[in-house]
Amino acid sequence: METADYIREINRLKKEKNAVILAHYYQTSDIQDVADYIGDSLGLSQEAAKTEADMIVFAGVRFMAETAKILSPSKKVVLPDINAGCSLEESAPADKFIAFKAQHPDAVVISYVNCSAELKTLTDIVCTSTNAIKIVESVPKDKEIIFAPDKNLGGYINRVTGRNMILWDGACMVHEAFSAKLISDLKEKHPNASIIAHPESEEPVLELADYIGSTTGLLKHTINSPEKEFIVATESGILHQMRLASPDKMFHVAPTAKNGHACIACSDCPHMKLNTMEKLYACLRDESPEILLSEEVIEKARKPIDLMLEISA
Ligand code: CIZ
Ligand code: SF4
Repeated sequence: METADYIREINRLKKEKNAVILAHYYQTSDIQDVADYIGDSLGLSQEAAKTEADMIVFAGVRFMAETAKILSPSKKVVLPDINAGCSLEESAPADKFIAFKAQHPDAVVISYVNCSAELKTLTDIVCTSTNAIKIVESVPKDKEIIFAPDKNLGGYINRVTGRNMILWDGACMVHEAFSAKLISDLKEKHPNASIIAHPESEEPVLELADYIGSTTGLLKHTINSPEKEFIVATESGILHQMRLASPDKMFHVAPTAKNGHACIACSDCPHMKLNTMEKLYACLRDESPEILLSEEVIEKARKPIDLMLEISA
């Protein structure tokens, strides 16, 4: 089928089944264009918690669809590709994390939402990059904190808040690929461009940034700032919304490198990009693959997510 056929069929099935399509900013442009709501993990989970649809089609990765299921357990939640994982999630298996926690029995555990449902059951408060600083600051200063699984986001929060959180050793395979050296070279060619970066990026990249923020923060910044040109260090999918919101401005994807060599597609998340229009259409039609979690996991994982939503309300 052509894109126009998918759009027509997806819209028809959405009405017929009272379904809603939630898409993350890192999805391909065609998927973003057919979604009812586009956002970051915080916005998408807030939307999942309040939707009146019977079925949530989650165009994102598995941990995000799981979060939607935890917040709306009575709804059917489907994901276009069940293999859409996340390198951060993979970096923190529950058994290893239990052993790590046991070494710091008095610590409050704050987990970035980019982790498995099982890890959330071992967590006191969940956070996203939009609310991470607020969540960390809600914990009394004299309390020890374990922050998992993203060491780059954790390190950034430590620097901003002056805390000394214990960091789990995980990283995002997309954001850790941004190269400070190649970004500096690009800036030389575009001296008027402002460098903006997601805090999952490594410290040398964040040091170059004129603005650091979550995906929603970065998007808003490009809209509100008088600057006309940006080098964007986050997953390339977000450029679609940036360009739609500011057609008169110029956006460059920050360059990436692997083993010292420039890497062309490294700013595309291979997990996010497993989703296609064809798979989106098929999962809406077949109501599969479906996200299924045990009642126990839903109950235990919900507490730290609810606490996050309360603190960030
Ligand atoms: O890297 C991700 O998966 C991000 C930034 C998610 C989100 O929306 O915070
Ligand atoms: Fe995970 Fe990084 Fe992909 Fe986000 S961009 S889903 S953190 S691998």
